[in-house]
Amino acid sequence: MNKLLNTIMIWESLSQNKKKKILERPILSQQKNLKKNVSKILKDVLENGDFALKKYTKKFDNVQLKNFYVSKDKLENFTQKIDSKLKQSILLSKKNLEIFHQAQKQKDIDVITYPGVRCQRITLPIQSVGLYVPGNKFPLISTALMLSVPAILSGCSDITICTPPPVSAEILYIAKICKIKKILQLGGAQGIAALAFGTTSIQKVNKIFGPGNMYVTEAKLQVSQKISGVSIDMLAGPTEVLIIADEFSNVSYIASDLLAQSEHDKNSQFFLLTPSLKIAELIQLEIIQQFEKLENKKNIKKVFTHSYIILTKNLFECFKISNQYSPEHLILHIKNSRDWIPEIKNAGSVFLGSWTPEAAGDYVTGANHVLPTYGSSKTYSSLGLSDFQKHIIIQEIQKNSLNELSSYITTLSNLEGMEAHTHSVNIRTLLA
Ligand code: HSO
Ligand code: ZN
Repeated sequence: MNKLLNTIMIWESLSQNKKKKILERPILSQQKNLKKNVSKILKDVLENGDFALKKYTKKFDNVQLKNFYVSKDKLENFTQKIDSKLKQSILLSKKNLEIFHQAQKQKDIDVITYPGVRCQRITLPIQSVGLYVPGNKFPLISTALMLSVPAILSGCSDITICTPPPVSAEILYIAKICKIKKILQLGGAQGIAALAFGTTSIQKVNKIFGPGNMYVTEAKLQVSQKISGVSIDMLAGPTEVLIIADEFSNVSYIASDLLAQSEHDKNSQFFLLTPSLKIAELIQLEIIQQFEKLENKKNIKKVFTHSYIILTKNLFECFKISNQYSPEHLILHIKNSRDWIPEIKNAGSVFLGSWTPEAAGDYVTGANHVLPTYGSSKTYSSLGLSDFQKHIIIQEIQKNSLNELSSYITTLSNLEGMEAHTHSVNIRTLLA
């Protein structure tokens, strides 16, 4: 057995405590004083606005900003730098995202709940949104698309992409094809502060979207807790994948999917659940063989320490464990995988069969890759059109109907001791 991986766990033989431990997420090593440091930056931006933003951009990104927003001219005159295959890939990804997210449009509701009483629900876009796009070694262009497409389709009229400088040509290209005019060249906690509070030069937004490093996540958390603060989409933790496999599974494909998610972050996590000991053992070997050939080993090696291959009694037990864990990504490498959908209770995004690698969902299927992590798929959904919208309800009563309803209203309002409520009804019905 290769010592890089944990031994195969036989689920039935484990104590309740051990089972619980195995399904725990890795504890995120937070930088010491993270909360304090982030709160200091937020306060500074709140008090000193533009000046503080320039100071932090020089300090953390080593860029002396002249303008916070990318100029119109720069946005329009750069396309030649983008490779044509890359352009095609971006356009394909965008088109598929548009198809899937356009289909998420909700119908307005307009019903008569009682004769003469009409209730409606209309859907409106959130007026202004900020899309945070992390700038790693490589720009996260796929994330820029995942955020921009639903923002545009929702009808949102004021969209800002916020990303650390220097802004890459690819991000500029995406902004251009999505017709997003505002690109804020700010990263980290100071970028989130700028979006949340606004400054003399920067307009604040109503809701902030997008993943980021621990500073960004902590800043999103803190600004969303302020009464005067903004809303946020979700708090993105390290990515994770759970695969369910049977004796028909393709061992190499499975190992490749597990490794793909593991390269994201040292705190990423994977699980392989299968009732087949033979498959479990083969995958264990295959993971190591494929791992040895990869160059991106650093994160993955750490991921191995808190990732598990688990042998179960049957496939039903696999689903039970998976629902308990509530993965961000769930891949079903099993025969007739579609038939098992009713067994899924919690998961961010599900991938069916051998020909649906998770990487395809990360980039081109049209499904959104901004997903609930760290067990939050128990109550949260993948990012979609509705996250950029809100509902308004409208009600209207005809005169005769209010006469009929008045005694019911006042019975309830009297019980609650709401004298003025009762009066507001009686003044229309009794005294008319
Ligand atoms: N798997 C990540 C998204 C991503 N993968 C971006 C590659 N680029 C979380 O769903
Ligand atoms: Zn990925």
